[in-house]
Amino acid sequence: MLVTGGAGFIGANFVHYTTQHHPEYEVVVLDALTYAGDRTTLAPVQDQVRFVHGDICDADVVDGLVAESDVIVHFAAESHVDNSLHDPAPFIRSNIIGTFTLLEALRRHGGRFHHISTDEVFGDLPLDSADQFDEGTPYDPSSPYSASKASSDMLVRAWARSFGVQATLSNCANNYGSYQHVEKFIPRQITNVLTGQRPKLYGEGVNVREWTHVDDHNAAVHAILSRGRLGETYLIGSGDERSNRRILELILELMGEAPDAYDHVSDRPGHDLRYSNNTTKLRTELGWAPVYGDFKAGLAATIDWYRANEWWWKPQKEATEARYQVLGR
Ligand code: NAD
Ligand code: TDX
Repeated sequence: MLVTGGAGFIGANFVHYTTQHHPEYEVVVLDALTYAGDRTTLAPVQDQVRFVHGDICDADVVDGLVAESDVIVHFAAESHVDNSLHDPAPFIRSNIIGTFTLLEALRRHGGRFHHISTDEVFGDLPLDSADQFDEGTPYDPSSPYSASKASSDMLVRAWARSFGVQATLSNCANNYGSYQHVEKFIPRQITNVLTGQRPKLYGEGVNVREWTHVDDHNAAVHAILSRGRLGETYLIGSGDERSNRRILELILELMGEAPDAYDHVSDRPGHDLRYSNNTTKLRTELGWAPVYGDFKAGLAATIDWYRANEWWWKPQKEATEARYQVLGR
């Protein structure tokens, strides 16, 4: 099994999960180790996994690795919306050209491909509504990040239909858990508290996200790999929707801080209001259900992980906050 982006947050958790629950796979990780990739995340499984330091846009490297793989799970991407608003170019390159490069290698060599995507490709939903995205929702991305992910999804669908590439796709809601980069909302706020800085809420914090534990996401990916129908898309999400403000207040409560001990900062341009995935297809066809049903317990465990693993996130913290200073957030 080739795992692209296996040194990033979800990819590395996927590699950990796979070595534990699916030892039948011999795992090879391909990762360019961008600012978001960290080899130490794979240290606990280094004896079970082969690591290749390389770029998914490098056709020679990709061709050789795809040729020797039966299964390819594609996580590698530029993943942060705020970065895409500041400098979209790496998103176009890695997310679109990188996916194209993999698909061309698959066209030559065959292989079972699973493409990891996001609910952000559908745009957003009104606040205070019961509307949900499903597998038939038209694409309507808002940011350069989501537009680049939408483009990559379209390429996968086209290569599946026109060239018979054996692909499935999944679009997951927001993930949380250990090893998430400190630029993302939940780890940013936890590590702000741990370093004596005030958490930062965009605007009034009314925007709603559907928080899904990274292991629930990865269990769904394995369900799709073993039982999913080729050419199909599956939405993934916990069903647990919360506003950013509620999440931040919960973090502050769990960390023993006052509920108003944070700053409001300028809002993200084009900020998507709400995401919510209808996961009936995944649940009924493939029998998947989230295991991490208690978000507060999952968040408390995540806070404990960041407390105990300062060595992992501290080296990234200062540079990340310096990038936010440039954005005024
Ligand atoms: P991340 O930024 O933590 O990790 C991305 C990894 O990809 C890093 O290790 C990086 O070095 C690698 N990478 C980037 N460009 C590369 C390139 N050109 N060649 C090789 N490797 C490259 O991202 P994440 O949060 O783990 O997201 C993983 C995937 O899941 C992405 O495709 C993202 O769109 C998708 N997704 C993320 C979430 C979320 O909440 N984080 C939700 C739904 C979907
Ligand atoms: O400091 C912050 N303050 C804040 O209020 C940050 C970093 C974010 N926010 C808000 C913006 C969003 O409404 O919190 C929400 C979550 O922000 P992010 O962690 O940046 O996630 P989001 O933009 O929702 O995108 C995430 O989920 C979908 C991932 O980063 C994507 O890769 C994934 O596709």
